[in-house]
Amino acid sequence: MSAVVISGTGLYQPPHTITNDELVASFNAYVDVWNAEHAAEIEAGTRQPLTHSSSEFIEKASGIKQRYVMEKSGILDPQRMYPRLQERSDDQLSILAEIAVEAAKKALAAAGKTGVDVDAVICSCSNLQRAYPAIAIEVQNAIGAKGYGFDMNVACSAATFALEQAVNAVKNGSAKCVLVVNPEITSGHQEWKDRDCHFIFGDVATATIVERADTATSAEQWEVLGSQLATQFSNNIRNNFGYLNRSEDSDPQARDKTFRQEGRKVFKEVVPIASAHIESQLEALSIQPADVRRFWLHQANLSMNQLIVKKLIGAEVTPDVAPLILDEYANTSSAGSIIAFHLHRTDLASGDVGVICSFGAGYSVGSVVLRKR
Ligand code: CO8
Repeated sequence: MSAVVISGTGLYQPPHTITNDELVASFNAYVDVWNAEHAAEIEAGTRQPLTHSSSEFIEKASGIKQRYVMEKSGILDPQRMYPRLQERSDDQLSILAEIAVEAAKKALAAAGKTGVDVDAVICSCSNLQRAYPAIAIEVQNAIGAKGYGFDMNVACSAATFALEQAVNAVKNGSAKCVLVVNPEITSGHQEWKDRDCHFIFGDVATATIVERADTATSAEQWEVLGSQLATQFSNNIRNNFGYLNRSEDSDPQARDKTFRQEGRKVFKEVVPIASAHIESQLEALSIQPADVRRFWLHQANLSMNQLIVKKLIGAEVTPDVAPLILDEYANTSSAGSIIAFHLHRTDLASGDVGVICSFGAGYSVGSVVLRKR
């Protein structure tokens, strides 16, 4: 059996940025209006006032300095606080498929392939736009691919879980060349009115080409040495938006219908899960953690990433070992570890080993060990 390689990646970056200062200014304006509207209840002690956010807190607690978004004015409008997106007709390419296709074109070009070379498309992300038809099938159609496509969602771990499906499909012969796309319009599900999480997410799309080594022609190829997935149920990151909301007669605007989390608990519980997961996979492959040249980790929190890698290598973590992209992109859910891999890999030498690892809601954790050819 031929080895399986990643032969190209692509990144789509949305047109607008929001800095922490811009975000905090609009959030604080929203808080002032809300507190004024509820002044009597706040005065009577029947309601708690909302509290201002701060750029200093955001950067110190998370490492995030800005985020990219598909639409900015709606998010920054204190009367609205979510993006203004245009509804499209059924015969137009949907917005999620559109950004996936943009990333896919770049990944195909990097791999030296065109759409007809692809015979499976997996769209894997946290924030799917609709139930059906699958976004993956729309992408398959748009790029002129053959074979089959399907959507999947494992929250922030969606990319590594999809990479394992892609590698298995190539190994078992159900596909020769798989396109994995991770389009994330997190801004549609983010709770921009909640100080605890309003700064966390950004929009982006990534794409990865997985194929047999004997069909790969790109100058840069990464052999997949192995992948490992694990899940463990937790309610600490949850979004109750879903297709039964109407039948349950629940309020579509209720707080539980957008992203919410117990950030501290997630931090504390996921760090040991992720480092033990990577350690056990490396052990199974007889690779010492200190011999891993680079860790491309999910980008949720700077300190979280440093702790995970420090536990593994027993030394201070430099950006050379675990590059950071969340300062510029924020948490882009499934796409974060792939952005890190896309932007920070060309300096590695042939034979160098690296690990893509993502972790998040579920809980879920997935890792893919790669060696540069
Ligand atoms: N400005 C100023 N102060 C603030 C702010 C703010 N914006 N927010 C909170 N504070 C205050 C708090 O009220 C608290 O005050 P006090 O001490 O008086 O109670 C103090 O600051 C400290 O608050 P926290 O304990 O909450 O702060 P932390 O240091 O824990 O930092 C983080 C918060 C940054 C959220 C941190 O806990 C973290 O990063 N945790 C890990 C989160 C994580 O990895 N989540 C993964 C989720 S993503 C995922 O799996 C995919 C989900 C699907 C995507 C959906 C897209 C929409």
